[in-house]
Amino acid sequence: MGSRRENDSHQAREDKVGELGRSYAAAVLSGDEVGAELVIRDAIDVGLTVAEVDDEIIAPALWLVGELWECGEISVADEHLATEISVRVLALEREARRVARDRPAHLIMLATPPGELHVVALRMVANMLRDAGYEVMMLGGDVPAESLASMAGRHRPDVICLSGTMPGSGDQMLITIHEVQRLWAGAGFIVGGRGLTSRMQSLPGIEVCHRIADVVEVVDAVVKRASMN
Ligand code: B12
Repeated sequence: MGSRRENDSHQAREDKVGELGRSYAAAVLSGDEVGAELVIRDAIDVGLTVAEVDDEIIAPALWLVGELWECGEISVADEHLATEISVRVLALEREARRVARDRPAHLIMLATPPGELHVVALRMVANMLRDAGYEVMMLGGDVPAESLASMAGRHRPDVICLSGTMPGSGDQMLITIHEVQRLWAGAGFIVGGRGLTSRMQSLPGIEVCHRIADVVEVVDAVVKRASMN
């Protein structure tokens, strides 16, 4: 017989899979492709395998669709739409898993620009990226532009994340980015923090991102774009 802790964690998994299954079924029944894709991304994030997603989330939702269609509660068109969404979600799932698998091969460097000592947000960003599988190199706070540039030239990161809290940190970031680009042009930049003014817009090679919850997705997109160039 399993321990109480094992039983609890089994129950927690069952509850989570049940919740994901219900959300997925609701999404395909309402024709919400984006919602369906988000559920599958969640399922991948909580560690479900391809087979578990197929057997425990997508298939049961389509069985439900079939039952509702048989008893006349939804139309043939509803059934076709739910199936079509699921077929597209399978392709997206494959791509999402490929991205997740490739993350350890990419290096993300993190720093705050000169004069900036607030580093808590930067550490949050580092945790998110590390948990997602990226290799993370944390340089910490108040990093001189030339030092960051020389580290970038040496380690060739795919992405550099900068955080700025104090007024003026946006200008320091632009100086830093310019300095890095002279030594290593292969990095994309992601900048965030309350020190950025609305003048700091996303530019080619520089993404503005203010939410910790969005940073993995933004890094994924920057890495993907770079691999297509
Ligand atoms: C802790 C703290 C310090 C610590 C920092 C210690 C450390 N190791 O980080 C110390 C004591 C060093 C410090 C010093 C100073 N501080 Co201070 N500090 C704070 C405090 C209390 C908390 C900051 C913090 O960690 N917040 C929590 C983080 C998680 O939130 P966040 O930085 O806003 O980040 C969020 C988003 O912006 C985003 N984000 C941020 N960066 C990035 C980057 C990316 C890539 C992404 C995706 C997202 C993202 O994610 C976070 C989560 O949502 C704030 C109060 C406040 N209102 O924030 C003052 C505050 C920031 N400090 C302030 C000041 C004035 C100073 C000093 C000038 C004080 C002094 N006279 O010496 C110095 C300046 C130091 C410097 N040159 O940088 C002011 C700034 C006001 C302003 N805008 O002008 C604040 C707002 C306090 C206040 N109300 O007056 N400070």
